Amino acid sequence: MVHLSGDEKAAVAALWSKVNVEEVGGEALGRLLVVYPWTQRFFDSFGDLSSPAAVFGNPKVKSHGKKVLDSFSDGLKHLDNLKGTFAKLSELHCDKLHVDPENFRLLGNVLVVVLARTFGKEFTPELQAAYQKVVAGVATALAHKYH
Ligand code: HNI
Repeated sequence: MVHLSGDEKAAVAALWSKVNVEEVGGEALGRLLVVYPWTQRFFDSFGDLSSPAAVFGNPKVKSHGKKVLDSFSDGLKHLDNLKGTFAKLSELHCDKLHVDPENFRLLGNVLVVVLARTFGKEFTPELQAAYQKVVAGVATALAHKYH
């Protein structure tokens, strides 16, 4: 559950409608892998991640980034029920993928950085504040089924 005002919800949705999920998703996952290199251990089936150029040129990073961002988009449509929306994915990341939930917070913050770079001045402090709440809510929801 994320508490956003009506204005914040509208601003978040308006910016999101301009997001190219493939580009921003690939950039966000790519930056996660470069900035926090230990996250690479979850993706050993992805092939070459040995340098920033390799990461950003890797088609599996792009396609997985899009997949993650499509799922994030789905969350944006259900801000009042993030835990329910991400329950199955939380189980998957815990039981099958063994992803430490701290990584959800890292990815959320990297996504905010990428939005700031992509939208420049349009990404105002107020809009960032709203997005920080959203990424924190998604990370909490994804961690909810961990045991
Ligand atoms: Ni994540 C698979 C969504 C963060 C590691 N992840 C998925 C899938 C979705 C998804 C959707 C595909 C599931 C399926 O095939 O049924 N992941 C999300 C979302 C976030 C997130 C919405 C955060 C916003 N995942 C992360 C993070 C890591 C991560 C931070 C690791 C650092 N995810 C994985 C791995 C897979 C995965 C690993 C399986 C990849 C594969 O296909 O081999």
